[in-house]
Amino acid sequence: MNIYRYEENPLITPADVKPYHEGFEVIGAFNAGVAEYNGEVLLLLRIAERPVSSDPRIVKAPVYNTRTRELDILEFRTDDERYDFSDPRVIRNVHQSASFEYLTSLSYIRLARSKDGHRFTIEDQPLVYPAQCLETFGIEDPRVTQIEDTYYIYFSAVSPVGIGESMVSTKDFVTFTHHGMIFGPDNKDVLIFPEKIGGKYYALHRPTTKSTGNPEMWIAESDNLVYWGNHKHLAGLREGMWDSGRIGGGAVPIRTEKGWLELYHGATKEHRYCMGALLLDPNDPSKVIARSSRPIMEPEADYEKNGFFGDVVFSCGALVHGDVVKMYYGVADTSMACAELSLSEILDSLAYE
Ligand code: MAN
Repeated sequence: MNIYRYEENPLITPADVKPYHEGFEVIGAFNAGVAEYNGEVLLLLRIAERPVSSDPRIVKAPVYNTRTRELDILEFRTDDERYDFSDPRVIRNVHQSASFEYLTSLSYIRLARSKDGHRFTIEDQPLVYPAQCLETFGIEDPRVTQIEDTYYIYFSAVSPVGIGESMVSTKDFVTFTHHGMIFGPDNKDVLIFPEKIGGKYYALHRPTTKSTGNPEMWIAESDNLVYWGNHKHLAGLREGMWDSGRIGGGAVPIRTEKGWLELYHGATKEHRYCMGALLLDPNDPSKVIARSSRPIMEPEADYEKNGFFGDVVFSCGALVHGDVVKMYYGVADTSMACAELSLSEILDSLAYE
């Protein structure tokens, strides 16, 4: 696969972003949703901020307080045996089965704009910020789908009661309508197709099941973009391969002559995140026609291998111009990068099922 990584990569790093909260530092500007609006490329950045800690024995957890509308900061001592701090992203209670009790940073969405898709200007204020009890640990990993003149933005809403997928919509990136949580916990990686297929809207989603099953990709349909049904399991993990640990939708599906091309992320059980592709039936996207046996992109550049959480390439959106796929992607849970790939080359690389 020929991959052209932009020379300016990483395009946006935490150092380019001024913290919104006093006494905080920006540790991530990554996993951005992508849109084109008014002749500009918009990146809806996931900004992760954490309270500065001068004492290495103290780990802090920021939590949005719906009453005061400010952040509470909880403190944990690293020698407290009730907690496990080995994953820098989370604070885990060793006596509970949940994968975490608190997050070490709080994420929200901030806008960056660009005329050329390479050099971005980052706005000072959040674009979408936690506002309700289902978002007290933050909002993450937005995906933007444009349908006619409306942009639908999905994001993970994280709180002590679970992680679900909520939606806001806008026509101008100034005024937003909050539609609430659309896919209940635990669910992530929701993105909706950019047009109706056979009279229905379609969405990809990724439930994390606790009884049986794995973090895998599902597809659902809707008449109105709010109520979803006819859920079907779309694609599963593949033992021994690059997507053996977890998978989830990435960019908004691209309509091609051969079918719907979905760029998705797959991770191993050791959390190495790569990007691959699925080709879905043009008239029934619940049918997988072909899939990448090898990743179309894997963490290779230094900025992809090293960072807050290394060995991660994670795309939430791509722009397609002719045969060129401009894939914007988060690197190492830290920064944003972009790479160009050939659409026909991706299609030719897939293994037919
Ligand atoms: C995982 C990672 C983190 C994220 C949490 C909650 O641990 O994806 O980046 O904050 O889940 O969604």
